[in-house]
Parts: sequence; structure tokens; C-alpha cells
Amino acid sequence: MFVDEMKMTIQAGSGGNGCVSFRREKYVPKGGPDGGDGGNGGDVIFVGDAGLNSLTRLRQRQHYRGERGEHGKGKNMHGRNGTPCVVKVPRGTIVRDAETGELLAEILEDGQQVVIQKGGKGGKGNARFATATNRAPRFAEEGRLIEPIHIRLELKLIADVALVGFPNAGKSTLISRISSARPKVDGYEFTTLHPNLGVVTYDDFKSFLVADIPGLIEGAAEGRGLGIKFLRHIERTRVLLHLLDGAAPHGSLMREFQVIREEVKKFNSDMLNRHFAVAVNKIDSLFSREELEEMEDFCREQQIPFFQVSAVTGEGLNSLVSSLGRLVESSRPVFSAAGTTRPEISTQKKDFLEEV
Ligand SMILES: Nc1nc2c(ncn2[C@@H]2O[C@H](COP(=O)(O)OP(=O)(O)OP(=O)(O)O)[C@@H](O)[C@H]2O)c(=O)[nH]1
Ligand SMILES: [Mg+2]
Repeated sequence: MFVDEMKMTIQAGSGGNGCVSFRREKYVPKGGPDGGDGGNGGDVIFVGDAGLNSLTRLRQRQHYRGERGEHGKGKNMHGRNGTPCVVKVPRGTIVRDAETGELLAEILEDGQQVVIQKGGKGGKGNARFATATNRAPRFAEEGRLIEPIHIRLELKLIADVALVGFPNAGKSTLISRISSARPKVDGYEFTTLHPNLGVVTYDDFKSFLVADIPGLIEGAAEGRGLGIKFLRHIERTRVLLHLLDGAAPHGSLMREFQVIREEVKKFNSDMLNRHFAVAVNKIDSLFSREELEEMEDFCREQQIPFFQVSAVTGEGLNSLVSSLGRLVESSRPVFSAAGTTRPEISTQKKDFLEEV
């Protein structure tokens, strides 16, 4: 379903030690120090991968380790840096410290890289410690030792498009027509009690994730119907599709639209700034053609993408899906309310954690 969790242990590589060595060559007495620096340890890096949508694959391993940096060598040879441990995670993965619960990172984008634990720095070789008064230092620095840390991953799948509308508008019917999801469809209100997710493919090979959420009614913010709590599931959704019920005499399509926007605003006014589109559903059994035209004119004036569809007959769905795909492509990802506009990195551990 929506949230998936697991714990894991990670350990970035420790730094390699610096080397103590002196140059020894024929005919060169007192050649001087030539111990090279140790290599840096490999980081543990998480990379967002749009092809994954669960944490299951990560459970196959318990430990994720970066390679240790190589020790420095004589003749001023630098030790090789350790290979980083690169872990592919689904978009929407939240990383927390398993003990304190502190938020360490959030991976939201395909290809986004976050260093979860930085490898230890390599130690300096003795050549670096030579001074005018100590030309032959017999010491070198040790590489920084890295301890394993325990982390907890939570996956909150982020839908690209959310279907938001009155109960019975046909949201579940629509998602079952355009995606792999098969939620229950019925002719009474509040059939859907939990969000459902489905993958929609368009333009042959591209895809986006769509969420069908429970219906909203006027006063939802005050707790009517199922309330608006479930809207948190779509707080980070890039595009909202307001699905209006073309067959129902809810007052008017315009009013239906305004009520929905108002309830969304009461939940989180930032969500009004998202890209959104309007689709009037059930055009196969339209209640009023005038209302449909009124809505269409309004959307044209306001430059809101507008669609007329029937989730039952399939009319208008191809054009709706490809337009939604393009809207998703042109929208920026939305970061969580808790996070900032970048993956949040705690100030305390800043030197361990930095973005690549
Ligand atoms: N005529 C017609 N009926 C439709 C269309 N789309 C959905 N319906 C019907 O409308 C009713 C409600 O459909 P659902 O898909 O369950 O509606 P919903 O928006 O998911 O409703 P909730 O889960 O209660 O919020 C069902 O009886 C559907 O068969 C359509 O395009 N045309
Ligand atoms: Mg439903």
C-alpha cells in the first residue's frame, strides 16, 4: 500500500592511513620523508530510481558498506579512494536515524543522489608533516574511522497526478480505465476509503503515477464526510485533476469546482498553486449542456486545461491522459511540508552528510 518501512545498517568506508616512509636511493643520503596520504573511504549514496516502487529489493541485504580507502605508500604514493556504495531507492524514500527518528534525507527525484554517510578522510602521509625544524617526521596521520549507523527507510509513494472530486464523480472508474489500479467502483458515496495508486502509460513508453483518493464534500475541512486528512497523501502530488460529475445536479459544475478548491485550500493553501486541470466526467449522461459550456468558457478564460470525458465509454480519455503526462513533465516536484526545498540535512551532522 502507501507506506512501506524497513531498517538497515550502513557503513561508509574508513579513510586509509597515511604512510611513514623515507626516500632511499643510492647516492642520496637522507632522502627525506616520502610517505603518501591514505585514500578517502567510499560514501554510502542513495540514488532515486523511478523504476522502483517498493523497498522490497533492498531487504535482500542487511549491510551496505562503502569500501575502505587504501593506505598511503612510499614514494609519495596516494592510497586509492574506496569505491562508494550506491544504493538505488524508489522515489519518495525518507531516510531517518533509526534511534532518534531524525530526518536525514528525502529522495524524491529520479537520479537524485544524496550522500547518506560520507566516507572517512584519508590520513596524511609523513611527507606532509616535514617542516624546517623537523625534516624527518616519523609519524603519519591515521585515516578517519567510520562507525556503522542504523537507519530507517520509509517509502511514501508520490503520485504525480491526484484525482480530486466529489464522491461518486467517477474517480475510481477513471483510474481503473486509465491505469493498472482496480479499486472498487459503486453508485454510492464514499465507496473509496483509502487512496489507490495506479501507473498510467502514455506516449507508448512514458508513465506517471495517479492517485484516486476518497471523495471530498463541502465542509470536509470541518470533518464532514471523510474529512480532509487523507489529502496529506497527495500533498506532494504535482498535478491535481478536479473531476466533476457531469451527470449530477449538485447545484452546478461551477459550484462543484469552487467547493473542491475551497476544501483543498483549507487543507493546505499551497496546494492551490499546483498545476491543475478540470475534467467533466459522465458526458455520456450529461445533466446540463449549458453548465458544461459555462465551465468550459471559464476554464478557457482562466487558462485551465479542460477536458470532457466519459470514464465508462472511454470518450476523451486518450487526450486527457497525454495532456496530464505533459503537465506532469512540465511541473516541478513538490517537496514535503516537513522538508525544505532540498532534501533536508540535519545541521548537526552536516559534515557527514552532504549532497553530491
Ligand atoms: N454514466 C456514467 N457513469 C459513470 C461514469 N463514471 C463513473 N460512473 C458511475 O458513477 C458511479 C460512481 O463511480 P466511482 O468511480 O465509484 O466514483 P468515485 O468518484 O470513485 O466515488 P467515491 O469513491 O465514493 O468518492 C458508479 O456507479 C459508476 O459506474 C461515466 O463516465 N458515465
Ligand atoms: Mg472511488
